[in-house]
Amino acid sequence: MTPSGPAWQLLVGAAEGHGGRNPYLCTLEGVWSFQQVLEEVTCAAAFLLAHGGEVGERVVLAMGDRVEMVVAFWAALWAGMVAVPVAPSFSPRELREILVDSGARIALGDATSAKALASAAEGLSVRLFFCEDKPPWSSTTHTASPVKSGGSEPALMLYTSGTTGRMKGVVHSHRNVLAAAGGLGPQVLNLTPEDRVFSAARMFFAYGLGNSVYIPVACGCAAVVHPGPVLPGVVREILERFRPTVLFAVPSLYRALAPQPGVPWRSLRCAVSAGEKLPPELWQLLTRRARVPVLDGLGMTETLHHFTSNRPGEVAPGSVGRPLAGFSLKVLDEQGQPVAEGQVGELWVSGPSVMDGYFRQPEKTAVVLKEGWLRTGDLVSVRGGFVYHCGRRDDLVKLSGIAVFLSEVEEVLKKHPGVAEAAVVPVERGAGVATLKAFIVPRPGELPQANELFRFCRRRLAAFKVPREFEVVESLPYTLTGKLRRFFLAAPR
Ligand code: 3SK
Repeated sequence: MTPSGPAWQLLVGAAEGHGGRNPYLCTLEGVWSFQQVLEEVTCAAAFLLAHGGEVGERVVLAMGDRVEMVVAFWAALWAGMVAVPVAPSFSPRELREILVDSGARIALGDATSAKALASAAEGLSVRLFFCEDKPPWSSTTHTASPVKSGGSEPALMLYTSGTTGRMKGVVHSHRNVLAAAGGLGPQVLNLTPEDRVFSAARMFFAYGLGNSVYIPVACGCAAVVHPGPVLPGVVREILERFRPTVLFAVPSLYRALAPQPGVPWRSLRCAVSAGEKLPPELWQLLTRRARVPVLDGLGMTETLHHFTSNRPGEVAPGSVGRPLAGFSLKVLDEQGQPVAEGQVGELWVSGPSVMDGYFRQPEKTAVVLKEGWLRTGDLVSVRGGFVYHCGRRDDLVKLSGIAVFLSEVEEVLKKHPGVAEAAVVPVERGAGVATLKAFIVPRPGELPQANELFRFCRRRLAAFKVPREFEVVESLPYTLTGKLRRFFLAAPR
């Protein structure tokens, strides 16, 4: 049965169910129990309402992963408002776009976002509050009663620019938060109050928000909360110090961490990967090094959290696993017909945490949401019930009439010992003939030459897939959640 009601009931349940004593948030400064967080949430909600916050209105949360971010998220829901978590490192232009589009009249920031937020809000009627040494609600002495919801009201809006351009606000209801809270955490990871999770993916990203904020509440387990960018060295320190049992990260972090000697993996019982393709070689290396199940899965901002995953003891390497309970999948060809088992087609998903739509963009919503089915833009094949991700629809190009996945060519280039990162785009080279061009970020101290890279690819790929041009660059354009923005490279330069 689909859960309904307000999402804040999860927090009330955790505070009651664990006698208020169980740890929820573990930080370098100390531990917060569910009960302590709940008490803080009632004050923070009173603060929002006292400063003009209204039911249904958006409140922008531009903070790093810190206790105040978690409190502000729940406080928005408690007050019947819509939480809009955004990256604290967004530029003034990006923040302004979000402030204007969301129509938020209140935004909360921290030291990281303070300058950009102030400049973004110039001339707009947005009240800004900052969490510095103390949160802005620290002197609020009264508390707010929670605003009731049947479940269908919006709880959360996350901005995605995807890999292709302008930002869209993805709206999720209270019911969606409840459904996502009942997904990966309890169904796949069997999280219990004995667990302590750490998410390298940050809270402004749908993946990180679930991992660190509402899934721990639904499962009664603790989450390690650490602000700032999570580089491999920081993850090592957190593993050493907090001894988490489950680690959530994206493949690029695992790629940097897995080859390192002496990583303190021993407290883990699971490592979860999502956000990008986890190549089978990396899965193997990580499994060998960490000696725990490495679980790849698929989610997107539009589904709030995972809708497929591998499970401990049931992993098909190279796949993103099987659908979670309540989700149905269909794989369609270009004519909208189901493809045969093992054939590649576009993935459509329906299920309990699929978004309500893009905020105030009915046309864009109609393109991807049809009769309860979400068009994911992912190309997959399904074999024996396991889903294999083959790339994004916009990764697939036709060269001399033959379909080529750009990500396949990039994976080959990344195996070259001199290559740290690679991106491949099609380029027109006269008479409408398209060939591939590769952008390469070399490993420190390396400078791989074009003829060597060409030969390396030629030994591993059919001739028509081999890039004809190579350009060495310092860095590649990624979204803040680690997805490659090829269209930036494909644009005329
Ligand atoms: O965007 C993603 O890749 C993702 C993966 C897992 C869970 C949630 C999200 C948004």
